[in-house]
Amino acid sequence: MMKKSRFFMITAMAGLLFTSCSDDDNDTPFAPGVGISVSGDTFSEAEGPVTLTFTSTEAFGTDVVLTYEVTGSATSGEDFGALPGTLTLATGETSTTLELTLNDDDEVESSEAIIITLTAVDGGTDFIGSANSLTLTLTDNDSFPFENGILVLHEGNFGAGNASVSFVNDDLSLVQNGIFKEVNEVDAWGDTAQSMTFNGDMAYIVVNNSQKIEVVDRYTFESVGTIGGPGETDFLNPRYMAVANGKGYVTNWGDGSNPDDDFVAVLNLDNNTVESTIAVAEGPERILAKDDVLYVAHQGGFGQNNIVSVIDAVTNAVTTTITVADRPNSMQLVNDELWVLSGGNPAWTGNETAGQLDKVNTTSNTVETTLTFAQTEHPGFLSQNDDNLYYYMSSSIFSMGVTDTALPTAADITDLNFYDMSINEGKLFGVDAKNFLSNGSLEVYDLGDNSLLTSEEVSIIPTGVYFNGDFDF
Ligand SMILES: [Ca+2]
Ligand SMILES: [Ca+2]
Ligand SMILES: [Ca+2]
Ligand SMILES: [Ca+2]
Repeated sequence: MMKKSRFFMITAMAGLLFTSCSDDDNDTPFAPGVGISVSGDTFSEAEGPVTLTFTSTEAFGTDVVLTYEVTGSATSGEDFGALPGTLTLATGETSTTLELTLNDDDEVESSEAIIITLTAVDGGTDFIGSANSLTLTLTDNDSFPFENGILVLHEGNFGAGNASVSFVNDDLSLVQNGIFKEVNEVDAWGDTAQSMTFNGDMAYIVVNNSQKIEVVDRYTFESVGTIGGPGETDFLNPRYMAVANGKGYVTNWGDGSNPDDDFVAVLNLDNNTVESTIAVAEGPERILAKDDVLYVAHQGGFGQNNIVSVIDAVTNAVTTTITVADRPNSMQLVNDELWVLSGGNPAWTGNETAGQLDKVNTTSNTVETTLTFAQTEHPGFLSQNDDNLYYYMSSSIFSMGVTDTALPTAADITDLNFYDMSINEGKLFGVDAKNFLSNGSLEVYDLGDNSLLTSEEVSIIPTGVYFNGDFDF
């Protein structure tokens, strides 16, 4: 009985004849409300169609046109199928639905919103209910081709121009070799790649014997530019790069047989040019930034050296040098302290000296503790996993806590043939250059139990492992 009386009343309202009403129950004018609802509020772009439901608290006595507007950051016709802007609630019905199709495109996007707002019922606003607007969040399911995985840099053979980069996906199941070459459709793009440094979305590949840096988008590997190269004098035997105070700093040996021409090139990263150079002692190799301070380990180029230079990245001046042991080859910052691993002079120099691990206070830039290896021990590849340091020596991996007061005596992993290594998320990634003529491999170990997880064939002379993006293995 009540329902019927309302039904007739709403018919009058829909005809805009309504003035007042004597209802069965009370004297309050009856006001039906139309709202919008959807099941869930976040949808992958691969989902859909999504059903939006327009519901009225009461049925109308005639067809009623519902008008809505579509706003939000998602683009109509691109991210989702264009919507007509109106639909009809039929006579006697209390709901109608609208299908929203989503476009599963190939674009890498951030999440976007679609906001549907009911703006009119039968041309007016009288019957718009309180739940008159809803926001859907569209999430992306695309990624850049080389995002979320591992980049393996290869020297290639000296003089052969076959430097290369491989991509290994995050579950280590897929290896794609030669990505620079493939993306940029170039053949011999570099001779003897030495290192790669990330800054924002860019990767800087230092190509030693090509005397250049290739700048690429780190996620697509599309070339952005080249610094130096044939006919240019920007670099001479460039080795490693770090970024501090918004600039790039690239170590250069100069002429390997001249101990007095070594330098650090300062890169303007806005226009990819060398804007100045800083003269340093012989053999600058690895370089590491801590805030606006750079630490340069002088392994010694073709000769030997035993210092770390400290460069102020605001003044671009060498502020001090720290004496460590012969041939400092790797560094790590742990809890604001700088650990410097020196290999010592190898036997072939005729002046064999012991390896050494020094801890440097980065406030005073002085050595705080020193641990000395045996004269015939020549460690390298200092790496960090939480508060543990790892290094490679005698074809084995050793580890120690940063508070340990003695070097470890037993190896964690043995019988290796690493040319470089890195640690990420409790896993150790070592590259094996094999015989330097055939393809090398990437070996992945779980540092929880020191087990080999996988060995993947890569390309000629893999020389470094870099982690690209956020991912779990
Ligand atoms: Ca979009
Ligand atoms: Ca997609
Ligand atoms: Ca997309
Ligand atoms: Ca030199």
